[in-house]
Amino acid sequence: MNYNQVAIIIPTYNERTNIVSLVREILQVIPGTQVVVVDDNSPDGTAKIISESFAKNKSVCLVKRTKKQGRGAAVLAGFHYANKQLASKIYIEMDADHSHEPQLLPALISRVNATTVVCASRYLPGASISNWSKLRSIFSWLSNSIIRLLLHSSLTDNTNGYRAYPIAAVRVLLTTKLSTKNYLVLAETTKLLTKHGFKYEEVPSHFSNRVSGKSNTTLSLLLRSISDLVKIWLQSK
Ligand SMILES: Nc1nc2c(ncn2[C@@H]2O[C@H](COP(=O)(O)OP(=O)(O)OP(=O)(O)O)[C@@H](O)[C@H]2O)c(=O)[nH]1
Ligand SMILES: [Mg+2]
Repeated sequence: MNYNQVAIIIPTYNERTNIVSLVREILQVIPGTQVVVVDDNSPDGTAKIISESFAKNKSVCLVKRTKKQGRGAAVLAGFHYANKQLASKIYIEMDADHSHEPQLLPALISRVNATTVVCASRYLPGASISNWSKLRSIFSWLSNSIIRLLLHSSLTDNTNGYRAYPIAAVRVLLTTKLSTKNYLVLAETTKLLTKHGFKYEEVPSHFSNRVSGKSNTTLSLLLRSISDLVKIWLQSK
């Protein structure tokens, strides 16, 4: 498979200790792909280390934004860049902290087609999660159950930001004003793209908790997720 038309979008905020090794792994697993790192002016110098480490590598692009504006908004900025500057045909979003295994990329890419979005699931048979606290597992189970119930989602995993989209789906996302910017954006885009006739497929994945760097999930973000959920639910009625 030729990976030239695949763009891997990685949102980063303070991922200096993770991003370089992750990008190298990705380029080994799917050589020829374009990696787009979208950094929100991380105080730890993530952008600088990317520029220095991949200065001569045309497969790695950096989108710099001025301030922290949420993971979902950063991914959209990466989609916009890859669409405009790289004319990519398949768009993948994944985290920078080594929670999403690059080894799954070929499987995600081979399953995407013009009308299908492919999601890595942590809850299908064959999937696994390592090193999560009990509290984290309960919270994830609870958020997934509420999203399935309120938004009638049929996905086993609604909160994992490791997904592959065909260009037609990205065009819909780039021409729609979304009302959420953080974690719930995944639920909002699923609802939107399903309404536009796209199908969702899931593949089992292995997810490991971050070993390095600091989590971006704060209590205020979690509380905002509740109001985001209500917003999406009201929109869908
Ligand atoms: N550009 C950008 N990236 C973000 C922002 N918030 C989170 N991210 C990135 O989004 C991805 C997911 O964030 P994490 O901090 O790992 O969130 P999490 O997986 O819920 O929490 P962990 O337990 O720390 O793994 C990582 O690559 C972050 O660097 C943001 O506001 N802007
Ligand atoms: Mg993480």
